[in-house]
Amino acid sequence: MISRIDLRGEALPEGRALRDLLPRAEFDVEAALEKVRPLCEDVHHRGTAALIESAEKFDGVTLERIRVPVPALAAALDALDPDVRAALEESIRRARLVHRAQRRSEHTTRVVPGGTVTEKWVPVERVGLYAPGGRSVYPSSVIMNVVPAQEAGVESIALASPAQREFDGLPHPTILAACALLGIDEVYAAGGASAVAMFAYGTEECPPVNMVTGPGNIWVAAAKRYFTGRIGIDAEAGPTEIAVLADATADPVHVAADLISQAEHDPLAAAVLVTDSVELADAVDKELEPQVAATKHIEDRVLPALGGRQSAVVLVDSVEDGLRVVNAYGAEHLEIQTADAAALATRVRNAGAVFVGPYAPVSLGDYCAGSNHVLPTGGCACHSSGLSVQSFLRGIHIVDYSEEALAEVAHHVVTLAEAEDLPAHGAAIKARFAWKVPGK
Ligand code: HSO
Ligand code: ZN
Repeated sequence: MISRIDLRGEALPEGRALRDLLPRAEFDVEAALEKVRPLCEDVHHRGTAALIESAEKFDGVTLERIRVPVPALAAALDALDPDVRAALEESIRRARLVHRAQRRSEHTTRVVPGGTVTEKWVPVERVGLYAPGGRSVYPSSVIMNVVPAQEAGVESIALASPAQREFDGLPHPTILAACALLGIDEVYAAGGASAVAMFAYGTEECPPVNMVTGPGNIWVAAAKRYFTGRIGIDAEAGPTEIAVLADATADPVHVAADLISQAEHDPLAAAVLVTDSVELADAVDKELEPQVAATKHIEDRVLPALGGRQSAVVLVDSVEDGLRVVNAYGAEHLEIQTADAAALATRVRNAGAVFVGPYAPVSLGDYCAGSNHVLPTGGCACHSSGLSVQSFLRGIHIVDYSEEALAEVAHHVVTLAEAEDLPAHGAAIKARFAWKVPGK
């Protein structure tokens, strides 16, 4: 069901070449960009009218306005299944614990007597969070976006999610209920690239935001790329990925279940098992059959995901080599199911999140570990982190030097300015000392 890549018997290639041995799904954001440009510009010029037209075209609903009436949020929470409510509340509680600990405090460095640099952390003023509709209605993603923004101290938080035909043109009720639980009351029934454009440009109903975060399909990713620079974004989310680094001690039942768990998101989802044990690889293959047969989203997602070129069982000579492979790959989610999982986890350099041992499956992290599930995909884990409080903060340096402290370093500044052929930079220093810059 999953193809094999056999890297045994030879020295592993280095760096990029190793990474290229593990193919990834095609996700051509650049091509999508051409299609989203007119949609975004339409929202720019016609505001709400363009969003209403998009909802009609893409979601099959006729809306009078985009903003969700506030009472609809409380009503959705009232109607929510009590078990789902309890689970969401526990997910929020745990996420708050972890994200609260990420808050940053101001720090002042006394560089010289009379010269200080203070780093102040200031939350982004207004953010727009996107929660997908359609195939991926995830109230858990509302939590994973809202909690870090709130813990960072963002004052103005708006959320957009596509209008749903079966719910009178409102976003999905569990999305609305999650907003109500989190205290978010500014919600818009808008989807895809148009929703991102609404946030970026602002409309009659929605003031513009400084930053957009949240998962989404390729159109949302393309719109984020379109607006990069104008507003901040978290990342262009691609299809989800799970890599499992396992040895002969791993339980094939767990490994198979975990691979399927992420494959059920998307036909382009990647499930990669890296192991030094052919016995384990065979056992996982065998185990996948009954588990896949018993799962729900078999034809449309799980089978194409597991059978796709982006998924593979990778055979290596040793767990050490396996570690090199997963570090080169930089998975969104990396599970380590080996005898020495905790020790190995400390040596992972590239992964969105690492799940250690047999009782920390990715599904736990998706909902209730306390960790964030908005994570870098497509190898971006090599340079980026998942969503966190830090994503919503800006560090501002406050530079405060006395006359004496500036005088002491003035000649260095003037020298560097001259070396860069920027004499006006030096003049700005000299002007303060009436030509008394020592040595200049
Ligand atoms: N695994 C997904 C997030 C998610 N899972 C939402 C379930 N609901 C990407 O990290
Ligand atoms: Zn998931």
